[in-house]
Amino acid sequence: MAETTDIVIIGAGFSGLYAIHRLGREHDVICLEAGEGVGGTWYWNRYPGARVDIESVEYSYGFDEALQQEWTWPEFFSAQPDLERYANHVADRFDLRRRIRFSTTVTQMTFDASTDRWHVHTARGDHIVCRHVVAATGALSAPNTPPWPDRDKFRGEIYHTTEWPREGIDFTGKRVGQIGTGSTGIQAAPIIAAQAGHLTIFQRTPAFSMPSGNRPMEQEHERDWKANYADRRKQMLTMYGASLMTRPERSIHDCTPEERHETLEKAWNSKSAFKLMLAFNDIMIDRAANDLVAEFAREKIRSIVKDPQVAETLCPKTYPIGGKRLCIDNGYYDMYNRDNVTLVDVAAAPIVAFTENGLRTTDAEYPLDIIITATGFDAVTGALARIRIEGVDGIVMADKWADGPTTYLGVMTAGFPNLFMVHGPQTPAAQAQMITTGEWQVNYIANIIEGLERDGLTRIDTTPTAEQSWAAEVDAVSQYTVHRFADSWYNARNIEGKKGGFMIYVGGFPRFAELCEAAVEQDYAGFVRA
Ligand code: NA7
Repeated sequence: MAETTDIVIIGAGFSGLYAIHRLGREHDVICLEAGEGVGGTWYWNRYPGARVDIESVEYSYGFDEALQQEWTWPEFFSAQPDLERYANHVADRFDLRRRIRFSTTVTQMTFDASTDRWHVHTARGDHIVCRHVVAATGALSAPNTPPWPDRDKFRGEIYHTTEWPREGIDFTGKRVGQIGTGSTGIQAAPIIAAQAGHLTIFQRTPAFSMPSGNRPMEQEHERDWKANYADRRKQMLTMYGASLMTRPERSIHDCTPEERHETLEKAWNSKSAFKLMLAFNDIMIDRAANDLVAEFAREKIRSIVKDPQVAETLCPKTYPIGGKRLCIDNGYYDMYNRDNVTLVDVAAAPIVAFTENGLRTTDAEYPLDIIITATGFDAVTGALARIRIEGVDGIVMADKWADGPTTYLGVMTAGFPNLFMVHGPQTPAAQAQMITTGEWQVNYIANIIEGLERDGLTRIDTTPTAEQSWAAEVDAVSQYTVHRFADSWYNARNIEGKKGGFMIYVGGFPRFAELCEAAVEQDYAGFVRA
């Protein structure tokens, strides 16, 4: 027997939790969550060293003044357990838990055009009929596991970093192999190395990383933020990455080498990747400007890593700094000075298969007890593509997006009425601070739903023409930034065979928000309401 509700929210991560709170004020909502607990990214990614790379005074909710005044972050950059604790606190404080069904994976959704209702099915057998669906499924939630053969033959243990066991993993005395050196791999490796008998890192592309400078929260800093929260939250939304910073006026080419060095040194120690990439006004848009910063970062690597050959293998040379997300680390490069750490270049000799005893590359076999795949995500589209979503006329979303996602403003895709995405494809996603921009997007969706109801309508969709105009905007802004010169999850080139071009909008959050608001203000331009 089907049950009914107004709105189904998929995912109880940070955006999903806020969606329950915001939409639950005036609607019946049911949230379906695959995990056993709340927190999304910060529920799943419990690998050692998992930590946010944006200051927590910013990377937190702003919707409730009492919450932001009363909550205390113990460190500048919060570790996963603190973020998970915060998500749980919010779920309890705003009484959200009663609306969440845990351990419930959505498997199929079908739109009934005769009633303008979605039928949502789960692996547990739920069948829910609702008017709207809000997919808060996360941009980085579907793990990417490259299809190396003979995985089942390996007699040791294999873990993906985003499916880390709650009880942890004991690395003591073990031969550990880690594949992947992105933000995740760089955070996990130094902690694993400190415990393991030996750690072998399999690196395909070296990452640029800067020191996090994490430290206990200073009371004065916290007081200052709490005294100014309301203003700062507003200001954040006017910044490219929804994170506070001063905008530089100066080109890197307009200063002496000494001035350049001094500015970059200061930015390097600023604890913010955004601040380094925006230390001058042309680093993210001019390849020559970017090269100067990339060389500055490579010099840092060479100054830390004692073995010159290892240092050179760790130096990224094939793409611009900031082209992939700049990593933030706690002792990553210094880790290579340990005797129990070996770096293997799998760009030179790729991994070909698992074996009974470990991993084989084209030129050697590595005996291992535990293999960690820090190989990232089928990002942005993966979570939705893994659900069978049938829109009008039986069109299936995964088929529609086979050559890449098409959306209007990242919030809807044509043929799937009343289905809204938070941090969907072609939104700024991780290019902007995701809790604050997630709140903004949930409010935007709530306003659209409320507008529909106010006007006595039951259906909102978008059109292929509107999608084309958004694709043109996404494409146009992507031509300006150095992201186009790097293969990453931003442009779907992190996974062999994945199609789709730019998955995220790199024109900055303020422009994104302005275009979203303008569409609604101009009588829902690009949307079709009925
Ligand atoms: P990333 O940044 O996508 O990194 C994944 C890493 O795994 C990266 O070093 C990849 O090398 C490596 N990888 C992926 N597939 C392979 C294969 N087939 N062989 C060898 N190495 C491979 O994911 P993260 O989880 O680190 O970070 C994701 C986001 O989380 C990050 O951007 C932040 O926003 C937070 P590659 O570079 O593709 O050569």
